[in-house]
Amino acid sequence: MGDRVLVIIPTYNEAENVERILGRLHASVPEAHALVVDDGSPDGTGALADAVAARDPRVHVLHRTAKAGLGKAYVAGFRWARERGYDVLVEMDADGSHPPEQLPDLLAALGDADLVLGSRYVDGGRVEDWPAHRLLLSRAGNSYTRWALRLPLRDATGGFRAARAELIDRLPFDEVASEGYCFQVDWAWRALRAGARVVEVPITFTEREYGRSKMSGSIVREAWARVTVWGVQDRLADLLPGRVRPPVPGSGSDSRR
Ligand SMILES: Nc1nc2c(ncn2[C@@H]2O[C@H](COP(=O)(O)OP(=O)(O)OP(=O)(O)O)[C@@H](O)[C@H]2O)c(=O)[nH]1
Ligand SMILES: [Mg+2]
Repeated sequence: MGDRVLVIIPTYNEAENVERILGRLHASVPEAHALVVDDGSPDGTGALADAVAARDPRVHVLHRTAKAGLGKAYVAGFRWARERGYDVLVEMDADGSHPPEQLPDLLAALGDADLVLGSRYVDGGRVEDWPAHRLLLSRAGNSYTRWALRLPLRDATGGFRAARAELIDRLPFDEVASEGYCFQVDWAWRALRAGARVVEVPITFTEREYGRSKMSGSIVREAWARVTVWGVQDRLADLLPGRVRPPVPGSGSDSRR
C-alpha cells in the first residue's frame, strides 16, 4: 500500500504495558510508526516510552503535562501525525485489550473505507475474560447509542480503529469536547455524517492483564449524557422544516462488515 501508518497509543500509568505493546505492534506490523501520548503518568510510563524511542526510530513520544482524558490525547496525537504527513492513523489502547496481531485486518479493510472500527459485536468479534457487569455496560451503551443516534454501528464505543488521514482532516476535532470513550462515539458519528465510508471488522478484545483501568463512573456518565443530548438534538432537527443536516447514510443495514 505504501501508506505511512502511525499507531497512536494514549497512556496513563501503563508502565507494565507500554514496552510490551510496542513490541507486539512491531512484531505484527514492522513498518508502522507508533506515537505514545503520555499525560505525565506518575508511574514513569513516559520515561519508559522515551527509552524505547531512543533505540527505535519508529517510536515517538508526545508528553503532555496533566491527565486530560482520552479524547484530548487523541486530538493531540492526530494533530502531531498530520503535521508529519502520516497517511493512516490508528487508535489503540496500551493495555493489550486491542490485539496488535489483528491490526493487519483493520489496515486491509481500509483499502475500501475511510474509517475501520475494530468491533467486538459483529459476527466473529469476541470479548474474552470480561466480568459480566463490564460486558453488560458495554453492550447496553452500544445498544443505547445505536438507538439514540440511529447509528448503523455495532461497536461505536470501541477504541481500536484505523482511519485515512484525509478523513481526520475533514472533521472538526477542535470543537470536540468529549473526554472519555464517548470521544469514540462522537467522532464515529461525525464521520458518518460527513459521508465517510465506515466499516466494522471483528476483533477479539481481552481484559487487561497488567495495570489498572481508568474507567470511572464519570466517564460512563459523560457518555450517557452526551449521547442523550445529541440524540434529542438530532430528533428535534428532524422536526425543523428545511433542515440542512444530511442523514447518516445507510442507517440500519448499510454498515458493511
Ligand atoms: N494520555 C492519556 N491516556 C489515557 C487517559 N485515560 C486513559 N488513557 C489510556 O487510554 C487507554 C484506555 O484506557 P483504559 O483504562 O484501558 O480504559 P478502558 O479500556 O475503557 O477500560 P478497561 O477495559 O477497564 O481497561 C489506555 O491505554 C489508558 O492508559 C488520559 O487521561 N490520558
Ligand atoms: Mg482498557
